[in-house]
Amino acid sequence: MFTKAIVRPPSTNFAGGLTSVDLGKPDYELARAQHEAYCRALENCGLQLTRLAADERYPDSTFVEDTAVLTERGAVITRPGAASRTGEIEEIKTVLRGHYSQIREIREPGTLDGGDVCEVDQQFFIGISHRTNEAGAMQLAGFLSEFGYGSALIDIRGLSNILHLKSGLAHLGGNRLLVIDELKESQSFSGYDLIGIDKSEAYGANCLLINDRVLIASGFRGLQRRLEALDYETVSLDMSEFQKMDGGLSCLSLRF
Ligand code: CIR
Repeated sequence: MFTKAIVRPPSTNFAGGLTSVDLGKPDYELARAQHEAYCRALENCGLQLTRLAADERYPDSTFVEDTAVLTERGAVITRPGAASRTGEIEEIKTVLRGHYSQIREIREPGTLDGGDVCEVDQQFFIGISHRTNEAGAMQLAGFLSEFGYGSALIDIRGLSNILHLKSGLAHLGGNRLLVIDELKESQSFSGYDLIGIDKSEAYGANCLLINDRVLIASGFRGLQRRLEALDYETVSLDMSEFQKMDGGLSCLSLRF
């Protein structure tokens, strides 16, 4: 059960952030409006938000998820894998000190983006990606083990269509995982109830279970119908401007 979240709106130079997709330049005003709708949706799910000020120094800083891994027993400050993003952790660290007594930090040579970490009850899947290296993943696994959690590493470096593990994987509660085709065969997921997603809707895989609702990106009707058939209450949000910058629903908040 989440009660809080940290968010940060996009900065005016948001379009200058990193992206690997060719979907055009995001519109700043529209991104702000979409971010505000996202914040309202989190509040409607019962979360109390800490809203940080936009930070022009870091065009990708609206994607706060990448700066920390939050658990019920402690927090881990990451060391983001993109050089332009490493400074984003400083303010997050200060904010988290107000909420956590147990805080660990990923250190050099480790790199880790929070988008590569997916919690499934007391177990964490950690993606090794072009942002999260093995050293970072191993450091995180060690900290999680100190907190009493298990973890499994999943190498996604061969998958060109996802930036982070959670770009293609979401936990939908209980034993259920939503996964893109390319991750379905992973040994790590045997024993889970896997919900597949049509290739044409793969971006929709980055959805977010918040308490009893699932936030999904709008425009993915097949996925929405599928989730509703499984009795989930869905809230659909327009994510077009964030998708242009490789971001999804989970990236825009740190939930705890
Ligand atoms: C980046 O490339 O770092 C940002 N433009 C997008 C980060 C998305 N974050 C996430 O999936 N957790």
